Amino acid sequence: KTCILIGAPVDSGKERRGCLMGPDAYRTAGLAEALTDLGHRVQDMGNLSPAAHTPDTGEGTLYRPNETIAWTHRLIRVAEDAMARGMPIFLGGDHALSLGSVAGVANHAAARERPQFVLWLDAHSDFHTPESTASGNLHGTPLGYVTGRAGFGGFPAITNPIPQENICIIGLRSVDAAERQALQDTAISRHDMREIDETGIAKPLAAFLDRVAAANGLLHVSLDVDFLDPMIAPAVGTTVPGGATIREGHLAMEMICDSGLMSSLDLVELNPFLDDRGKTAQVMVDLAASALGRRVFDRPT
Ligand code: DIR
Ligand code: MN
Ligand code: MN
Ligand code: MN
Repeated sequence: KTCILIGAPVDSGKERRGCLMGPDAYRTAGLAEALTDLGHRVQDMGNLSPAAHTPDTGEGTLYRPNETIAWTHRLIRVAEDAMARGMPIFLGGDHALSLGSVAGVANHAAARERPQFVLWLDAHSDFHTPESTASGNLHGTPLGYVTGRAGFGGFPAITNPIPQENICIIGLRSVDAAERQALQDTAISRHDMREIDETGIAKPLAAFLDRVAAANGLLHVSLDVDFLDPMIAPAVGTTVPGGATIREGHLAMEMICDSGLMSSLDLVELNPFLDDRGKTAQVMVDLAASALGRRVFDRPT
């Protein structure tokens, strides 16, 4: 595969600063080398900046909306272009980057007449709109945006909304009341940590991957650091105890790799300022390597 590394140092999606250092932490942890060792071609586009925009004033209920809108414009274009050339890997940056990455890959899929699917690995459902968010932090809104929910005035119009039934969220353990209410009436498949505890992660993931394959779909994977347990992945501003283990993370990535379906990937919410000797950056790089072919032994077929 041709892996296109896209540094997206988005730091406007929430108040706690530091995600802008994420792309360079992934580079320092050896992402390009790991992918090259697995036989992939790697192109690093360096770090992007947002489109030109009016500086945010600090007024209003949303945190830095103009900057996030400007990032969304830029990332939609870059995602569309990169999809035509290979597999984009978006190096965040906070989860607000996925407003652009997912909207962009969806445009590409629509142009190719392929259905776009999204796997959201996150403690949170990120299904807010700018009207429902209690925190004002737009990193809590990407799934609301890409599914075409109302309330995103000022943002680029969504031309190819992701159908709800094409979305699967795994890892949930922090869902705000307004999100729970809104999710209730959707066809989004959602799997909380209790379900992972009871059935294992393989069951719901395999069912989703089967649906993607049956539809000949393209699969975008959005991996939020807080999907993982804070013991193994402390470098994130919104830690929630009781997350996925190292093995659950790798099993998910290995299954994604075996499926051959992944066409784009976000690595988001890493805040290197909060890390412990780079260990979270390293875990994220190792998980990306598993998603792209690293394994101990081949499985018997
Ligand atoms: C919370 C946190 N639901 C919010 N969201 C996060 O601000 O809307 N998403 N951290 O990953
Ligand atoms: Mn998130
Ligand atoms: Mn999260
Ligand atoms: Mn949230």
